[in-house]
Amino acid sequence: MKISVLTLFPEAYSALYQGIIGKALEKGLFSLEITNIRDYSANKHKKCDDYPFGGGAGMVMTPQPLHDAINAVDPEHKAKRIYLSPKGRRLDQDAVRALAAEREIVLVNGSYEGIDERIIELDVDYEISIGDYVLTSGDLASMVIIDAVARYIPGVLGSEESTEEESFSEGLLEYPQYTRPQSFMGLDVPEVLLSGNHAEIKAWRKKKSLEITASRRPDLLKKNKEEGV
Ligand code: 4GN
Repeated sequence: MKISVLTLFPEAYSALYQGIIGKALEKGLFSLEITNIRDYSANKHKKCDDYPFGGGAGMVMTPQPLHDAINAVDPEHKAKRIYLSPKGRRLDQDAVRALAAEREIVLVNGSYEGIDERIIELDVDYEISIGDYVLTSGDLASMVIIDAVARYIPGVLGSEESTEEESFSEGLLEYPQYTRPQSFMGLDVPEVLLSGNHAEIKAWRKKKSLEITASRRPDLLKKNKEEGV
């Protein structure tokens, strides 16, 4: 899979060259191409923003650098082109899984008050939001998507099951985990986990998942029922 990012802040993506995602990039399990939108500005000062027509606070990203950058990285429109915005469709694990099945995605990042609407009309396939809050640019949202999508690429996680055996994959929140020591600050690991009885352990984990989901995210239980999971 290839992920292309268009941004005014290419240095921000250095965060991805660490840890599990950094290792996956080193191994060539997927490719990440970061493009500075400013490099495509035809303006002699490399300007990428201007005042909004109709007035109002802040600046808007001009269409020319964005249009040229998007069509330079994806000239034949083979990629799914996504604009990160609070107006977008909310990201969830199903949406992450669908994105991970794409051969190529282009993440378009706005800053300031937004981008010229004509870019969304002309050059973007759809808008995604990572949640109901506003950020200063789309870049952190893009990094969230890259991280979440990369977990589905074979070889990125230690074992093949890890992607599917966690929170949300069964539509439930995850059961609690414990490691050594068996007793810590007076708190003991639940006895059943030491029993070696795999059927009992499985049943206990399922019960814990259901309990925590019912108490924190009852909406997920309802969704499960509707989808017959
Ligand atoms: C995406 C982008 C929040 C999200 C963003 C989100 C930059 N904020 N919830 N900020 O996924 C104006 C210019 C807002 C682009 C956009």
